[in-house]
Amino acid sequence: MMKCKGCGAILQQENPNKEGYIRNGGDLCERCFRIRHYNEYKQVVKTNKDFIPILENIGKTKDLVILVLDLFALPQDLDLLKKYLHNSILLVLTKRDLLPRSLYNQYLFQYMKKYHLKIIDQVMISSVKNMNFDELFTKIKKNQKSKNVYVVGYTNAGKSTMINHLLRHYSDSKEEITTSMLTSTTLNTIEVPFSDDLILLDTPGLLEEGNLLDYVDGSMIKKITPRKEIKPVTYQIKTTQTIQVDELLSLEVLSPTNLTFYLSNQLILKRFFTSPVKTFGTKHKIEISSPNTDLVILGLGFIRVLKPCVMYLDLPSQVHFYLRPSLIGKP
Ligand SMILES: Nc1nc2c(ncn2[C@@H]2O[C@H](COP(=O)(O)OP(=O)(O)OP(=O)(O)O)[C@@H](O)[C@H]2O)c(=O)[nH]1
Ligand SMILES: [Mg+2]
Repeated sequence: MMKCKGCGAILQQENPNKEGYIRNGGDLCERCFRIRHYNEYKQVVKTNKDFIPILENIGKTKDLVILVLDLFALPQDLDLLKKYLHNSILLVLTKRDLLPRSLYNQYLFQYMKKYHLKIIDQVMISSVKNMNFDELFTKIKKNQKSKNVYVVGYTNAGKSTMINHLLRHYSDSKEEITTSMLTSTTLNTIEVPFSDDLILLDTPGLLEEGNLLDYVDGSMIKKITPRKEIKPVTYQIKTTQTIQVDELLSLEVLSPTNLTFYLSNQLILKRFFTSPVKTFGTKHKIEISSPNTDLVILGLGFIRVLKPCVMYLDLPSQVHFYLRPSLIGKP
């Protein structure tokens, strides 16, 4: 069976509506072709059931695993990955370019301790800014257990982008894997040979339930996806007021605090000194009891809340959120 070189889907000529469809031969499926040439995005609906067997098989090997985490979209926990993977882990924190430069990298590494991962090495990168790729490649070579090295993580973390970058700089290959702003771009394991001693294996990212990216259209996905360093926006809240984030959600804050929004700067924020004027889905009452807490909205970004307070969050019903100690550190 032939696999698509872009996404790993098994190629087929029967059903244009199913993954891996190919019209006239070649080795790239129609979806990958369209993403690459027309920037046209076609969402594929997948669930973790499709991907867990892949993790299980990796867990049966002793090979090195590169775990790629998106600093801007850190998952609530990594329990699912830890359940299946007992391999040695090289932790890669990526999209460093999106977070404020003033944050200390050492602090960010420290923050990852909350996941209780058993890692053997770590590196901070940005594929957009070409940051620390020599260090990354050296650490892969140093820690590989065999020629196979697996790249795993959540969807959209930037795994395939990172591999393309490595390919361009450390191999003669002209191949490229497909990358996109959508979830589930990579659909199956893809073997990417670097040399006789090294093959990177790209894998489909795990899905987090309630990711906003799965519930909005292409133009909104483009707006939500930040492309450069985020300029945080702070509001001092003295009396009850509402902050509306584009046409996506609103936050009615009932007690004095400071809110700082870490979101794509293409999104429009509006402030009202009243209760919300619009509704977006489901209204949740949130009581924040610790200072310096992030409210993370899956697929969108996070809002740092300085002082304990009470608020109402109104957002599309399918979208999930969670609270965590702030990634931005002590005030
Ligand atoms: N700002 C920034 N964006 C990045 C970086 N790396 C990847 N991206 C973007 O993140 C999005 C997802 O990238 P992919 O490489 O397709 O992510 P993936 O982890 O392979 O996703 P799946 O195949 O769905 O598991 C794309 O829009 C990339 O351009 C980075 O270092 N910085
Ligand atoms: Mg991918």
